[in-house]
Amino acid sequence: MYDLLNEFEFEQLPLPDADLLLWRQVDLGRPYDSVLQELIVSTDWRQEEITVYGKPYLQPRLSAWHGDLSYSYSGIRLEPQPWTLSLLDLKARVEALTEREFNSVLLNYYRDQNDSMGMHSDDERELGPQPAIASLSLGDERTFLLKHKTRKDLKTTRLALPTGSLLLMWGDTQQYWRHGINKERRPCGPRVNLTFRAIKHEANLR
Ligand SMILES: O=C(O)CCC(=O)C(=O)O
Ligand SMILES: [Mn+2]
Repeated sequence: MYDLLNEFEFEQLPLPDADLLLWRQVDLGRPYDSVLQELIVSTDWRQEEITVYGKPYLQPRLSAWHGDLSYSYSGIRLEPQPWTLSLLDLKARVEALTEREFNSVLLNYYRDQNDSMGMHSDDERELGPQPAIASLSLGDERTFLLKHKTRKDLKTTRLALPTGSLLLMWGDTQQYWRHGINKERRPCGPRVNLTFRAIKHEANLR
């Protein structure tokens, strides 16, 4: 009985102008480490070049985009790789917990403490207004930073994302908040983060 309740347990994070739910330990049907190792070895990882203020940079992490539709951000266009059985299984589990549907996933591989992701919001046109984004973390715990775009009185929120955790961001979160992952000073092992997204077809964009 306790296990059953626990499986559906999530916490609502009380931040203004944001809708955030956190599951600390989701059931993936097998050990987190086996999912992590499989994703590391079987994903076709790329190190994308992005353009910031007209200058090209290599992203400080590896990434892969899988799903039904292409996706553009920071001046790059990602053509999707097809779904794998493992990714479809993870998507189904994430959809069941969050009660949302997704058609794409962005995988990010932080190889060690020097890999990071700059502060940003996932507010691309393709995601539509008030997008729901479900972020599944595997591997070494890293700190997810959240900073309000305009309210200077609110300090940066630091949220530990341990292996097996699932963070759902929805509602106004992307409109009012930026998030990111800093480099760490302490040594870190590998971490793979999967953000499941619902990309809108061109025809549905306004
Ligand atoms: O690695 C993370 O936890 C954040 C990933 C993220 O923000 C993104 O993929 O847009
Ligand atoms: Mn993001």
